[in-house]
Amino acid sequence: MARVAILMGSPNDYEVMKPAEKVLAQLGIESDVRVISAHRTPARLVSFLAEAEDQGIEVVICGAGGAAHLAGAAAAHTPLPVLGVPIDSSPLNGWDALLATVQMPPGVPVATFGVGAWGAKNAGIFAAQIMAGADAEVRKAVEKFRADQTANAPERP
Ligand code: RP5
Repeated sequence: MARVAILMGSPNDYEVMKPAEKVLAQLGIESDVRVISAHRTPARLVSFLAEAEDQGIEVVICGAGGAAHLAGAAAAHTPLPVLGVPIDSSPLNGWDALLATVQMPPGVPVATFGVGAWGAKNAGIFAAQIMAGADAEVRKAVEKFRADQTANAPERP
């Protein structure tokens, strides 16, 4: 059963968002990957989030580019933690998405990550770290991920 939802505004965002899905799978966490746009499919956003918690979703990751409202709109519709990944798909190279995602007015927070694939991977790891607080298996997986990462870091180039 999926415990993390990975939402993105366009199928064209998938390549950038794949690292979130991949790292979650490495950590043993199933994700539900959906194309949902705050602008193009607002009703789909509302209906997905109305059901998400009952379906077992614990964390929502949102990737979007341009005037990126997806994460903020998602956060408005769920008490679940929303992690935002700005995508560099517009002529402004992600600056627009970064500012739109990070600068939420007080009261409806979005935890915003770096632009692009780096942010997507970190959002996946962070989702697991949120879950690790209440799930010993996930905590073990996160600790192993960190230990492997350290073991694989070379001392010299
Ligand atoms: C945003 O607009 C999407 O997140 C995407 O990054 C961007 C462009 O979408 P497409 O025109 O490529 O579908 O909503």
